[in-house]
Amino acid sequence: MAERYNHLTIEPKWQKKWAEAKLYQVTEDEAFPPAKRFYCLDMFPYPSGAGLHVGHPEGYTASDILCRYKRMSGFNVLHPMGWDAFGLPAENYAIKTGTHPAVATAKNIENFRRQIQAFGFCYDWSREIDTTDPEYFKWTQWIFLQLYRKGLAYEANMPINWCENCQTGIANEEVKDGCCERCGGTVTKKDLRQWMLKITAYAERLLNDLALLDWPEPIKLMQRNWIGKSLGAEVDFELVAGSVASTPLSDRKLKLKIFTTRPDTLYGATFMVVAPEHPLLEKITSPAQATKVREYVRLSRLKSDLERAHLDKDKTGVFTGGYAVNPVNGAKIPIWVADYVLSSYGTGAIMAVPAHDERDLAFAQKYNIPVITIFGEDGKATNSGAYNGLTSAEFKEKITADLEKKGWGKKTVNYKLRDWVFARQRYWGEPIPLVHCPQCGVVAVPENELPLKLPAVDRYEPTGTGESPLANIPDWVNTKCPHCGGAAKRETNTMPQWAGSSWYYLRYIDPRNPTELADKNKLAYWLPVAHYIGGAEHAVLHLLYARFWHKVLFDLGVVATPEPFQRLTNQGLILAEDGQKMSKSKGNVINPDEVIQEYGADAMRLYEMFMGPLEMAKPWSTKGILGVRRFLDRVWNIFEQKKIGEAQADEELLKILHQTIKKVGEDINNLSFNTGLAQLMIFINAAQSREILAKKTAEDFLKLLAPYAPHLAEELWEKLGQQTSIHLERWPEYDAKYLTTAEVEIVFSVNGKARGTQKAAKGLSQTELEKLALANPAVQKYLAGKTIIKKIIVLDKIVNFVVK
Ligand code: ANZ
Ligand code: ZN
Repeated sequence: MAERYNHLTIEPKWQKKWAEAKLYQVTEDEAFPPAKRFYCLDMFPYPSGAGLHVGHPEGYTASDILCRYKRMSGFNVLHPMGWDAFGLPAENYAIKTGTHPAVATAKNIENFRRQIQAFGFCYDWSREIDTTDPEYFKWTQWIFLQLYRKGLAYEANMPINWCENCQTGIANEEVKDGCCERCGGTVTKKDLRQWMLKITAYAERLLNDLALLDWPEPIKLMQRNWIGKSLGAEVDFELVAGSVASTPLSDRKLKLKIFTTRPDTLYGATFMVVAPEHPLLEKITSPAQATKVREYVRLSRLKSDLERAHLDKDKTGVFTGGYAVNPVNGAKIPIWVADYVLSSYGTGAIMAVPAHDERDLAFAQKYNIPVITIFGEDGKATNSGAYNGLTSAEFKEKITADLEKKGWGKKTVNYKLRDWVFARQRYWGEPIPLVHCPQCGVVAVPENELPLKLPAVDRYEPTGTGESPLANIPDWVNTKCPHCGGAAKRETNTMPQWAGSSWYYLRYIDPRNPTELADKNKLAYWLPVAHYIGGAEHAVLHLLYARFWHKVLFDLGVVATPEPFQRLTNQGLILAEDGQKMSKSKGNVINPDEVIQEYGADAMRLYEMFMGPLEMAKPWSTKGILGVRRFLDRVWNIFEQKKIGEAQADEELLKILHQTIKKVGEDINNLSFNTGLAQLMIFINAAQSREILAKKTAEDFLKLLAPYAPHLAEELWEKLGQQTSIHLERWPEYDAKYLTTAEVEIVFSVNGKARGTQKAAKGLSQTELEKLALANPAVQKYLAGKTIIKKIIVLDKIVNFVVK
């Protein structure tokens, strides 16, 4: 009896051989024309202490199969892996245990590398990168300095999102439902000195260039909404004399500027609202209302933007005692302060039109404010003076032009996108390479002094005052000004984890370059990334930040493509057997190490592809993995037990083989890995009934199996007497002559009498045959006015209708 496929010895054996032979190392070989270069990128993992999740190898297996297939199809393939290793967990662990974050990180990386390598993925490990390696973050710091020089990094004192739990400021993109995206902690506002990146300067390009990308529509939509472009108008409302508290209006004509997307509803404005942070609020507020307004402002400072803006939330507000004049009709309108108006959007003030805005209506109803309707059911304006009868679009255009003519307002574009809060008050991140000099102000650390490394410290606790732990290390903080040589202090904020991941795909291209981020020719050779595979959770974080940095580098002439990632695929979540999300606390986490130990890496790879379409969420099933393992055993046994040699031409099997060549290749190209695998199973079922397999047929099948199950295919390939790796082979070509399906003649009859015939492909289903019959004119003639009471269908032969 032949031995079983012993994954415990065979898989490590080949992994070692492939590594020794440097099988997957790649160079910029000019023999491959641009169309035959394929840069396939996986979202690199954060090497957490918990180890690899079964969700990681889902995307990695998909990209691995694709890369192997592409290589066999004559492409030069770049497929790298690395570590996104800065971040809070290692730092929190350091706080608890006193272990340096670098030590814990190195240990976690080692474990992740071991786990990933156990899958036999075809990564070029010579290109491995680690964002915490000073030789890597030297270039992260270098990019920051370029942003700084271009005026795209600026210092600002501003209220930012502060996570109480992480004790650090975070970006807007990291606030999810009012909580910290990372830890779920409460997010409040805190005034802090910040480093900001001017991503808003790229809003229009980030929006427009989405059209260039082959990305899932939902991700594009999320980015579009996040950038949030609104066309509208700014309109100035004069404040009413006497209602302004401290300034006699005759001295200064104060105006309240609002932003609206509906200038066509100007006649319907029955109140105005300013945000609690609005700079004119104090001036607008009357003495009688001052106490109430002040208390309201204090309370709203405690809420997050999301709480404030949420549609379903009860709208609150306070009348300021002030009034403004509607420029179009002179109406005197009360001004309220309410926190559903955000200070950070538009002008921080609105005209409220309860008839046409839901939030304004809720507010008006609560506080008994009148409602004036502008558009009724016919869609034509009323109550709007000379504009009556216009449609909304006509009205908008006309009134905007009129406002501009009179100097009362102007056409405006607004974006929801805010600048990127780039500073973190934590230790384990890239130091921001700037120095504060009392004489010269902010001075960049000279590029030849990069990397600016992190100092050794004893304690990693955040200070909680909004300063990073680095502020407590005088040796590091106190430095000389690079400009005047005088005493100066280093910037103590560090960069967010998103920094290192915003450009890592560039470093893979030239990972050990000591003098440049990457060689220009190499960048030109590989960019853009042809296919990026990873989770969907980064839609507006990493994927937006990376596009922004890439565009800055494009403007600097570092990269030659406007976009980094041409095609994007999001893998679906792998759920636990019970359909829930896997989590430690629920005790339903599957450990990839154990699966590989028990069933083998090839079985695990196959299983994750067989679970269902790549992009769908799907539950784990132990039964399912047993099924694919049995398939691998069947393949093994066929090769062990059958005679493989010079067989007589087996036309039927050849036909299935060539169909398999075509289908598996096409399915891999379309990322339809589950259906490709199903086709391999069809072939094996057919092969099992044969005594003898032709050697060529057996070899071709192994080549088709190789991307999916690289270890087993390589082992069987060797057993067939081959000297070189199957992974260097070419994808077999299918012969079209085996793909044509045979034709048969179908007889159509009515009440047992033949009424017509037709040629059709062999193997059509009952429904297909019935359709053919019903479409036949001769049959139709005999069916006219009758009712079909019975159908008798013999596959490949007869369709008979019994009619009355
Ligand atoms: C009058 C109006 C009438 C409005 C109407 C809407 C409908 P988007 O599309 O999101 O840009 N708005 C302006 N600034 C605001 C702020 N800082 N906080 C909260 N709301 C603000 O929305 C623009 C609309 O949101 C603006 O147009 C304004 O209300 C409100 F039938 O003006 B509108
Ligand atoms: Zn100086």
